Amino acid sequence: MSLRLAIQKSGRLAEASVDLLRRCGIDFGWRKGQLMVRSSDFPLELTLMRDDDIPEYVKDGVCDLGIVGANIVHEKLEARGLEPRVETLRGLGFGKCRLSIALPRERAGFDLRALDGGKVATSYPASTARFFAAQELSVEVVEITGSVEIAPQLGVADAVCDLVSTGNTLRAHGLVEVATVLESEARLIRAPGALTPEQDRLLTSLLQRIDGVLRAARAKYIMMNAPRAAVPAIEAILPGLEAPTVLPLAGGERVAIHAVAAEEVFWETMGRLKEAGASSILVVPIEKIIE
Ligand code: PRT
Ligand code: ZN
Repeated sequence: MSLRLAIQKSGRLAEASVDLLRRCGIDFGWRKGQLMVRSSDFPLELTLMRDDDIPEYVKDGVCDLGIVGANIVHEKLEARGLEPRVETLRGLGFGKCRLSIALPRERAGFDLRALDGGKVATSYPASTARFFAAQELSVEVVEITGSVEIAPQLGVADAVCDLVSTGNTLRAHGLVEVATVLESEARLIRAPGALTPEQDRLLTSLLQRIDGVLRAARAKYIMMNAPRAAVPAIEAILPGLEAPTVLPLAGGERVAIHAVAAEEVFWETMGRLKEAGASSILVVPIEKIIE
């Protein structure tokens, strides 16, 4: 008995999905072209497919679990009102982007309402239609499968609804974001139906491992030296500092402080630690945290 997990075969989420599993101690001897592969470390069977197909496969229970962008779950299921609903188990922190409406720069000052009666090009027809219907605007959705950003220049549409991460693609095509339809990241989703008790146990164990990896990805191990008197001030500066270890240093009033910071440690935080008297500050990544 095992769990079947669908991930993207190739593309932006493929490598990060396999990497997440690897950090969970689940390796796959995957060879190019293989569409199904079993792990020898954990009773998990990977099914590799186009990301667009993952939500439906999970909804129908063909796969028990899937790793896919929230944007695809929204487009393929939620925006179409398709039941039964897949359950989101975890946001995975990678593949972050947003689905946005963008207009040609010369029209960017216009209200979204200026699009009433106009055309919007997109690869996300259901999400786009639902967004404008909720705004009570009537637009014609022009479905395009690739390079949506050139549609306004070609005179095919007045605006676009497309995925954005850095915004470089929109800028390069003279487009300006005017509204966000959806914020997205990769999600672990599960089928609506019941699992067997054995599969339930496997899922609990998989989620524990994933949580350990996600927690470790945010957290940092931080070490520094400081005057003993500065310890309370330092504790106040560090985000989510858990029970620091304070060790006396030979020959004086200075101590070494070691701790796990539950959140990212920024340069600005380092500056404040220095002002509080800390020196030799080291921030190192953590591979796993099990509590
Ligand atoms: O073959 P398959 O169907 O599986 O893959 P695909 O070509 O449909 O998808 P792929 O691999 O390009 O993206 C998979 C998922 O990655 C998406 O569904 C999102 O959840 C996520 N993701 C994160 C992105 C981006 N960031 C992203 N920037 N997907 C696409 N883009 C594209 C966007 O469409 C636009 O063309 O990148 C361009 C914009 O990027 P910036 O940085 O210039 O703003
Ligand atoms: Zn796709």
